[in-house]
Amino acid sequence: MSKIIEMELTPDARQKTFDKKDLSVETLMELYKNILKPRMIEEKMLSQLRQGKISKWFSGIGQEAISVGLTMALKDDEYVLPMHRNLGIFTTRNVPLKRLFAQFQGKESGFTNGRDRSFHFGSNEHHIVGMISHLGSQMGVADGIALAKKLSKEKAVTAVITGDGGASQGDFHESVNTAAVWNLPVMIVVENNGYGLSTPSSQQFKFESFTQKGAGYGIETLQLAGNNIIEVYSELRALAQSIRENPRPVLVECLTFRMRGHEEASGTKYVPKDLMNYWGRRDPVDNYENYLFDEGLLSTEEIHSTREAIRDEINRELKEAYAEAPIEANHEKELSNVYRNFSFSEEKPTGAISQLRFVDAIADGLNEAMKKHENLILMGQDIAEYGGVFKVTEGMLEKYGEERVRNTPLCEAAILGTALGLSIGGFKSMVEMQFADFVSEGFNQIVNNLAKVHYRWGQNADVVVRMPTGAGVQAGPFHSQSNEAWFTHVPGLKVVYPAFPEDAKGLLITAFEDPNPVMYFEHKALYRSYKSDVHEGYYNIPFGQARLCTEGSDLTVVTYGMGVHWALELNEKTDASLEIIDLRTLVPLDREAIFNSVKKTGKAMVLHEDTLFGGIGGEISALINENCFEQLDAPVRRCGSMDTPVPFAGVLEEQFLAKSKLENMVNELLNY
Ligand SMILES: Cc1ncc(C[n+]2csc(CCOP(=O)(O)OP(=O)(O)O)c2C)c(N)n1
Repeated sequence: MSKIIEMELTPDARQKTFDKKDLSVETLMELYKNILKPRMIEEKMLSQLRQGKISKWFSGIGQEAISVGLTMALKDDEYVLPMHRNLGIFTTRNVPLKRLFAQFQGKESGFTNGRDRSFHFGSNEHHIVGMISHLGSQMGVADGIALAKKLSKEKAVTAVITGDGGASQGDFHESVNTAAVWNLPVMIVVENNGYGLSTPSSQQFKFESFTQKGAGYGIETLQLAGNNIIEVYSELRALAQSIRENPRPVLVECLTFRMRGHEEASGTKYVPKDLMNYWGRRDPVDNYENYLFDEGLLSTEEIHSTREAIRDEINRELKEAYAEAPIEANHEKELSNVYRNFSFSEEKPTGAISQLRFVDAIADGLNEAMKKHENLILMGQDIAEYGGVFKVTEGMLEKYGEERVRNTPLCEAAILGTALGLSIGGFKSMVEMQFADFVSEGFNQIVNNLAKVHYRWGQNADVVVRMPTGAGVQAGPFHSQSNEAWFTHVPGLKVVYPAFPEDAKGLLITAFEDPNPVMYFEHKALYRSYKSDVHEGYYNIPFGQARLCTEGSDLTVVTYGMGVHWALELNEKTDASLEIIDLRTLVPLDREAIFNSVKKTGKAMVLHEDTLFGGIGGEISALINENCFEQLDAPVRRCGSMDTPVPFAGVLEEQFLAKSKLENMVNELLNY
C-alpha cells in the first residue's frame, strides 16, 4: 500500500460515524441544508462547464463539510479567508447566488466588475476575504485581521484555510510563526486532501500529520475528520469560543479528499482507484443525509423537497445572472479604480524652522503621523526597543506603547500580509524594511496583494512601506540596491522618493494620509550626511508635484533621491545653466514639470542611481520623446549606474554609480 493510502486510511471511522451530541434538530437540519447547497451548485456548474458556458471550475466535491462546518462555527461578523475549493463558505454566509454566478461570468453585479475570476474576491459585507492565486498569501492577511480585532479589543476569531500543498509555502511558516509570537486569535485550517494538484503528500512533506507541526511553533493543534460535518462543526464551534476567550492561534488539520480533478480539465488519473473508492464511501453529503434519514430526522419527502427548493433557487439565480448584459469595457472606469480616491487637503508648514538631518526629518514625520492617526501601527524588525537599525523609530516604543510599535519576527511576507489585514480591519500601518533589498522576501504581497486589492474588489491597502535604499556606503550587492523601478511598474502602488529633509517629512505625512499602498524610499547615505531646514509640526506635501531645484536654460536634469544631490554638486562646478528637477514622487509622476522644462531648455538628461537598463529613466525618456520631440535640440540622454550588481569595494562602487559619468555625459549633451 502506498504511503498516501496508509495515511488516508488512519482517520477512518470518524469520517462516517456521526455523534449528534447536544445539537438541536434545528441545527442538524441547518447543517444539512448548508452542506447540500454547495454540492448541488457544483453539480450544476459541472454541467455548465460541459456545455462550455463557464471556463474553469475548481471542485470542492468531497470537502464541503469543512467549509460549511467552519462557517457555521463562526459568528457572521468573524472573518474567514477561503481558498479555491470553499464554495460552502460563500453559500453558508448567504452570499446571493445571483451575485456569485455573475462573478463567475465576469459580470458587473459580481464582486469584481469583471476584473478577477472565480472565488478571487472579498466581501466585507459577508466578512470574507477571498484568495489571490498565490496560495500562501492569505495567511498573513488573516494574521492582520486577527491583530486588528485584538487591538480593537473585540473577542473575535479569524479563520483562514490552506491546502496541504499551499502549506509548503514560506508564507505558511511565516504567518503561523507570527501568529504564534503575537498570540493572534486565528484559526488556521489545513484542508489535507492528500494531493496538491497531482503531487501526493509524500512528495510534498515528510511529516505524518500537520498536528506534528504545532509544537515547532509552540501552538496547539487539532485533527478532525474533515468529512464528518458534525465533528467539524462541533469541534470548531467549541474551539472558536475558546479562542475568543483566550486569544491564540490554533492549527486545525481536517482530513479529507478531493473527489474530482484539481480543475475539471485535469482529471484524476493519478489517483489510485482504491483510494478514490475509499473516500467515495466517505462522501460527506451522502453519509450525512443517510445518517439523518436513519435517525428518523429526515424523510424521503423532506429530502426531495429540500433538494427541489435548492434546485429552484440555483436555476432562478443562474437565469438572472445569464440575463445580465455582458460587462462593457470603459477605459476611464478601469483606470479610475486602480487607487482608492484620496482628496488631498494641503496643510502648509507653519511651525518654527530648524536644521534637521534627513533621518531626523523622517522620524519627525513619523511622530506627526502617529499623533495624527491613532490607528497607525508601526511594524518592522528591531524597531521597538532597539529603535530600528537606522534608529528612525528610536524612542517611539516609549511614546506610543508596544501595541502600536511592534517588533516583528524576521518574516517580511507575513508582515506585509498582516499590513493588508490591518487595513481590512480599519487600521493604518507602516512596515519598515530593514534594508530596501529585503523587500524581495515580501515582493509577492506587495505587487500581487496590496497593489491589486483595490482594483479587484474595492478594498484599500492603507500601508506605507519604508525602504532604506541606495549605495555609496560600501555595503555590497545586498544592502545597496536601488529597486524603485520594481514598483513603479506595478499599477496600484505609489512610489515616493524624497531628496531633502523638508520633503521627506511632508511626503511621509502625506503617505500616511493616503489610503493606498505607498512605497517610500529613503536614501540611507543621506540619513546622517545631509542636514537642512525643516518646519516643526504637521504639514503635508502633495504627491505628483516635482520640485524645481534650480532654474536654467541650457539643459534639464530630471532626477530624484541621491541624483538630485549629484546634479546640484555638478551645478556648482559648471558654467552651464542647468535646470534641475527633483521628481519627489515617481508614481504619480509630474509630467507637466518635466515637459515644461524640456520644452524650454531643449535638452534633457534623466539621471538616477538605479542601474540603467529597465530603470525609470527609460520611461521618462520615452515620455519626453513622445511629448517634446519638436522642441528637442538633442537626443534625450539617460545617466544611470552600471548594469552590474552593486559592488562592495569603494573604488568599484564609485565606478558603478551614475555620478562617476554624470559630468562627462552632461558636457557631451551640452555640446551636442
Ligand atoms: C504560489 C503558487 N504556486 C503554484 C500555484 C498553482 N497551483 C494552484 S492550486 C495548486 C495545488 C494546491 O494544492 P493544495 O494547497 O493542497 O490545495 P488543493 O488544490 O489540494 O485544495 C497549485 C500547485 C499557485 N496557485 N500558487
